[in-house]
Amino acid sequence: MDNSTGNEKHIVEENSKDQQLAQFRVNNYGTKMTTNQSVKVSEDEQSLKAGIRGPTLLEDFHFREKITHFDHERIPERVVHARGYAAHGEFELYESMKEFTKAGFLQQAGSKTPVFTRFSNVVGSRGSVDTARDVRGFAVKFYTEEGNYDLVGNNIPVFFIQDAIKFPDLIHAIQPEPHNEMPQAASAHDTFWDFVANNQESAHMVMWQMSDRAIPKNFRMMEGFGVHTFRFVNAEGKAHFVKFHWKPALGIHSLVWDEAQKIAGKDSDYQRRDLWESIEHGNFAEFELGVQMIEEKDEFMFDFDILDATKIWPEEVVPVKIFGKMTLNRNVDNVFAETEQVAFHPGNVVSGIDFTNDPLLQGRLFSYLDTQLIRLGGPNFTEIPINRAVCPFHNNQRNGFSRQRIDVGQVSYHKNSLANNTPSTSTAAEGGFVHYAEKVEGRIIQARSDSFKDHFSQARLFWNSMTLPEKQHITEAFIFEVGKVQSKSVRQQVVDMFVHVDKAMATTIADAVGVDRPTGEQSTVTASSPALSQANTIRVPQTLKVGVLIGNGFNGAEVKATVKTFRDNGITVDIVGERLGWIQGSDGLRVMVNESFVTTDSVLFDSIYVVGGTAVNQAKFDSDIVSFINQAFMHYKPIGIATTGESFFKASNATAGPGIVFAEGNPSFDQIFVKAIAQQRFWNREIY
Ligand code: HDE
Repeated sequence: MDNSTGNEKHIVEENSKDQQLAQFRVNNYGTKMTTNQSVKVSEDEQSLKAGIRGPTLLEDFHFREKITHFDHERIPERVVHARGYAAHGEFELYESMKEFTKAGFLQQAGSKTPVFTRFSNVVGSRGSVDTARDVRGFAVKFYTEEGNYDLVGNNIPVFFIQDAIKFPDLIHAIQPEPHNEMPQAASAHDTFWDFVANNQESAHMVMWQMSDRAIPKNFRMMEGFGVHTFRFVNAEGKAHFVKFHWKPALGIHSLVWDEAQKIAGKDSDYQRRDLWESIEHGNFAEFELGVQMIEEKDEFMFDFDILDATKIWPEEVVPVKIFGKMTLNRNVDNVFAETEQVAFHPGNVVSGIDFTNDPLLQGRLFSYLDTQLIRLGGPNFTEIPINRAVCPFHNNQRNGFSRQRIDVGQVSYHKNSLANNTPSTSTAAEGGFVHYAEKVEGRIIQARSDSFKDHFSQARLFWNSMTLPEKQHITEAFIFEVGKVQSKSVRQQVVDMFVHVDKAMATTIADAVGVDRPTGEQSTVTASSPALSQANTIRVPQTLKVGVLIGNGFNGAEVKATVKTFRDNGITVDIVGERLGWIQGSDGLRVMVNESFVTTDSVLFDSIYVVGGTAVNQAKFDSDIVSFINQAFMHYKPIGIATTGESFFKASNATAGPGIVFAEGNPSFDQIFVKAIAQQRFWNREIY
């Protein structure tokens, strides 16, 4: 049987950013080794010694350079979002947005802009795990012809705090506790929940964080949000408030918490591997980009403050206008050079996109450049290839560590006559960035607007919008997280806080974590927003992964037909057996086993197809298959049972029901199974 994935590497058209990067790429294959000074090296195994058993000599410059360079390989990791993974791609504009913004890359329908997108986990360090319960960063750098535009967002549309001055407190509370540096990449500990209970503006975000949104299946199947309110400004100077949304082509899908924890051990690179492999196989990640827009005159028309980053604009009230699509189609050549050295900054805007007075955004406008100065070692990081704009830059900034360019001439100041007063500034008509002329009035004050003080209405809106299984997951996440908190007082405070979202939920949590039932009252909001639930998302089989559990003696014709149907539907297949290598069906068909029960696990598949067969250690083989079925069943996954696989199913804890598809006497097995795979989860199972 053809065991290829069916996906050959796709050739992607070179864009202006690729062309620029090309001049920095170096292929060392087949070359002679030299020092960094380009002197040919004759010996790379033995250092220079005084005598065959003598001490090493300082004059061995190759040894010194090699060790010194190695000693300096590390740079500081990001203080947040340290663990990330990125890919190149392009953004294509569906329709001109000229009416709303003068941004050059949003003018011409069909125009394409190179992008570089980095997804990240917020809390864990660079070497932590992918599948932690956490917010995911979603940062996109658009290399436009008018300079770089960065949309530095998250996969959750709101944030924990309203004012940037609280960010260090939030992060100190959520990151590992300072006295013992535990737990890594987890919010399930005392300081985080103590912060939550004592900073109740976090209520709405915490509901999202306890929901399935915080354990996305992979980066390709999550939404992205700019979070803040930005401004679009058109050529006439007319402005709209906007919120950015990325919508994934494959829908929004999540892991199950038990599965997420197990994957953390089985494959800590689960999400980055998914992105890498998908792109290598030509299954490019696609996201549509849209905006919600509010006219300036309507700023005060809503029952929330549009400058408050703990609030959404319900999509049913302010619809998302989709205007383009991002396709991530090329993996990086070198993770350090590109993914680690890329520097995003929400302050990197182009004419036509501007800021608002959102106090969280205002603080970010300071933080990103500041952090990059230390992380990337000085002000010249914009010259690192991945950070370079595709259009030239000219100004009077000079010098600093590792300056690359050689600015010629005697003049490095403005105004001047010696260089004819160049570089010269540009008028708005010439494309010069002119800050939006917002009228600002008021006394200097350190306070929060009253319009920012409702913390529970939208937390309740979110809860109301969830289906029953989603509500159960949120409640279970609270029980897990708050249950890990040692301080009974903090556990009590959390329950007393979330009673304002839902009394029944808070009472269930209270009972489970050993504190008094809360006495407060829940918010009276009854509205819901269907767009917030994942239940109605897109469900397609493409790029999902099925494990075929198989031994010798299988029914060749049956398996071949089913695997072909998988491939025809874009489903990825792993053949899982007792050991790697060839196995044979009863009709002589040979199949290559590419994963064994030792190298892979049920949690790494979206579905399993149970074929069975004979093996060298039959008892072990049988029990491995049964354990795969038990895991898949308890994670609500679709399971297909071949005619030869029924005995394994009978020996498992699984019971027949939705998402369990039998081949026996079922001529439509392949089609029904593929439909079940697309469905992904069957929540109405009794799991113990
Ligand atoms: Fe960030 N954030 N952030 N953040 N953020 C950083 O910048 C900060 C916030 C986000 O893949 C840092 O270069 C402050 C919201 C992403 O490289 C730092 C505040 C949102 C990334 C920083 C916030 C984000 C960062 C750390 C409160 C969603 C990773 C390293 C006002 C809209 C980008 C770095 C990448 C990274 C500061 C809140 C998204 C320290 C002060 C809200 C996706 O500058």
